[in-house]
Amino acid sequence: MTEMQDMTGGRELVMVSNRLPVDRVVEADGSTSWRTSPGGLVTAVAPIVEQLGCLWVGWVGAADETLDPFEIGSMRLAPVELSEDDVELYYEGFSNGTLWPLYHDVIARPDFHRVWWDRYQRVNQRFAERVAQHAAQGAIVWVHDYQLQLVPAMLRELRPDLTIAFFLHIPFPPSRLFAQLPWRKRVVEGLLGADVIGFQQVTDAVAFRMTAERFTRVPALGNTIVVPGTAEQHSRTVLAQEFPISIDAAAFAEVAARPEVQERSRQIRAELGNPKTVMLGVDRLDYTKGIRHRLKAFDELLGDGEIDADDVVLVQVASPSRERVDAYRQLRDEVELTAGRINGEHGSIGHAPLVYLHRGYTRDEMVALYLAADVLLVTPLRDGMNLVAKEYVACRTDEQGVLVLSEFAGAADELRDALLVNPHDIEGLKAAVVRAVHMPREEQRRRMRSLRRTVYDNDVAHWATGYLGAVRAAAEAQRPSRTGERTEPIQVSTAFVPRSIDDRVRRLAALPQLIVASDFDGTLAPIVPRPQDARILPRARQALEVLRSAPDTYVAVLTGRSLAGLAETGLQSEGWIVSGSHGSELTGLDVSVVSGDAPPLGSPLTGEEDERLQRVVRRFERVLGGEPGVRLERKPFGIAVHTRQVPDAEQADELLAAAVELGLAAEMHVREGKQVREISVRDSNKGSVLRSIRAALPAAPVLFLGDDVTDEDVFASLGPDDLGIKVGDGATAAVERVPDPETATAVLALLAELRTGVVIGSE
Ligand code: ADQ
Repeated sequence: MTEMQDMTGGRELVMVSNRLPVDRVVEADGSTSWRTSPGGLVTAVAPIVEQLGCLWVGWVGAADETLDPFEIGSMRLAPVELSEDDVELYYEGFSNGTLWPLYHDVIARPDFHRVWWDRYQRVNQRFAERVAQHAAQGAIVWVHDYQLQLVPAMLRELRPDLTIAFFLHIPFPPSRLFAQLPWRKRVVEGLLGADVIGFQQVTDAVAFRMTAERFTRVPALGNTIVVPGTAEQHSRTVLAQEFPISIDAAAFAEVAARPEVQERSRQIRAELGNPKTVMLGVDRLDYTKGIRHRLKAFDELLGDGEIDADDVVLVQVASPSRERVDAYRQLRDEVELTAGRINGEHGSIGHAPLVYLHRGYTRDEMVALYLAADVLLVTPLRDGMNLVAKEYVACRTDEQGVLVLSEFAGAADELRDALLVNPHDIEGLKAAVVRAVHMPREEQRRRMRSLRRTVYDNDVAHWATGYLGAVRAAAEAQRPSRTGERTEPIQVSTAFVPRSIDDRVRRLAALPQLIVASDFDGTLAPIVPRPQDARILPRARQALEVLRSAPDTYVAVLTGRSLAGLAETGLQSEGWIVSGSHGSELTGLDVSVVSGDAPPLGSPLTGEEDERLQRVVRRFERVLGGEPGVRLERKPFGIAVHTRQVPDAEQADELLAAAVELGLAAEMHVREGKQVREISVRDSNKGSVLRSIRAALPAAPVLFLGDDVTDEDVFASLGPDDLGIKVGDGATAAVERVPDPETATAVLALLAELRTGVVIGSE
């Protein structure tokens, strides 16, 4: 199996999008055939589909046409028919007149019409039925974009055997804007029918989770939303997370390397009159893309004399889009008028500073344009991602060229070395254009090199692996309930990760190296009367296990228990670093090399130490051994006195004080814990053992969770890049606090999900 096939675990992949990714071609003899069409969605998922093959459900693009399923290459296409009315009300109306402007920060005014909404529901139902009719048992169905947000829930109703994924290619609006939608609750419920909901940016995923909590009252635990069960259905979890889309960078670079494409790029420059600077804009002709603002800045720069019309040409490729929608028709008129005016005012016979092209091109021609352009202007007012920016970068193997990029494009989250602009700020936009035109080659190289690394590191394969990996994990986690094997409802924890911790954990999750360390009793395992009965919470264990298998991530448990005492709880900790007896014992890591003067961690007792210890133990057994409720625990390096079961609190305190006196008198080291005093021949503590562990590992920030006073040594040792979280009450040096082990577990699960994309189950 190839890596990608592995991603679906052998299940059939079903793509669902408004448009099928094909265009009809009419041959010279009048016969028709189909070819794959260009465009954002298709460009992005084509490499996945080519490798995996799929069934694709969607509309062919012509109204009132009923077609039987047909095949192209590795795709089986199942057309959904739309009537003229459907196109007007569902597609042009609700999708592009309501949702599109609403989701793009209300740049244009969204219209809300009940007839549009009614048709949107009906058409979504039709898509769901078509999928239900054709999808194989247990298939993975991947629904795309804002036109089909009700399909997940409708499909779940029809085919509970399917794993349903949804990906939103455009932004998800902030909750206060989404609130305008009269049918907001219904849309959220529609989306929550999916197992995984993918977004372009962190801000989109956060906005959705907050919106879901607000309008459907479902709790979000980190990236996971819990949909409560009903009489018919178990409760479910939905992963709502960012998966920034990308391109097949290597394929673009390959086209860019072809001699005929390079020749074509030289030819383009020559046709433009070999100006000093070629600037390029490539967009669908859409009001979100900021074309008007861009042309205004260009016009003013020419007018101010900041750039010379003889030296610079701006090529604006604006591909036709939604031409029957009013706002788009108006935009086209306006852009064409402006383009004519700019050339009229600043051009001369034989030279036009603006070349406006309203048509589609082949990929080769697009790449030749990218190679011909010294500056690419990507200045949308709002954009889910923007693949054009990434394509330009992928093509520039010569490490030349300048990308001017809007802060409001999703791509700006990743492409930090572009010249970032606020397209509403015309003066700022003009300054960035001038800067780009005059940028020294060395600076271009530095920036482009870094941009290229980013695009290559997160290319489409990386995106697909992450997204489909999460979908497959969802498929596997849900299988038992679908075959009826599960009898018990899922036990859903209601612990929430507080917002301030959520933000910090997100930052930690993105770091290249990370150490995740935790205390055991009272942190990973709830406190129980008998220590041997303590058990790690299953979700905490799963989270730590997932983190341990993630690259450059280390998991450590630091406990006061002896390693033997920890083993009694049945903890499976293979591959984890475990320190017992407050740092006197250690497994899973060789720190002898970095232990310095002190006896190496984990080394056996010397004869003198052993003798001293035996004396003290005998004394403790004599003095305290007979006290009701007192439990003496032998440790490899000392003895612990537990008073948890002493019925009288005051008496318990007196016994603990006596234990400290006895220990100090024997020149032992004393450690205080909750209802326990530990007397030890070696002066280690959790803080010092963590320092040794850190010294033995590559430099990495630490997340540490602990509930006990003995964990304060660790909190005190943490630096500004680390994160200490105290579990429960009591004074602490930790910067954050959670109330209980369940919430501590939710923190670990959030971190694991963010770092790996693997959903941490609730059982
Ligand atoms: P779009 O709004 O369509 O996509 P974008 O990401 O820029 O925007 O994708 C456009 C694609 O079409 C690019 O691959 C580009 O090369 C191609 N293209 C543009 N003009 C063309 C022309 N004239 N001829 C040929 N090809 C042309 C939506 C969202 C984006 C998101 C994508 C993918 O609005 O924010 O990045 O989906 O998720």
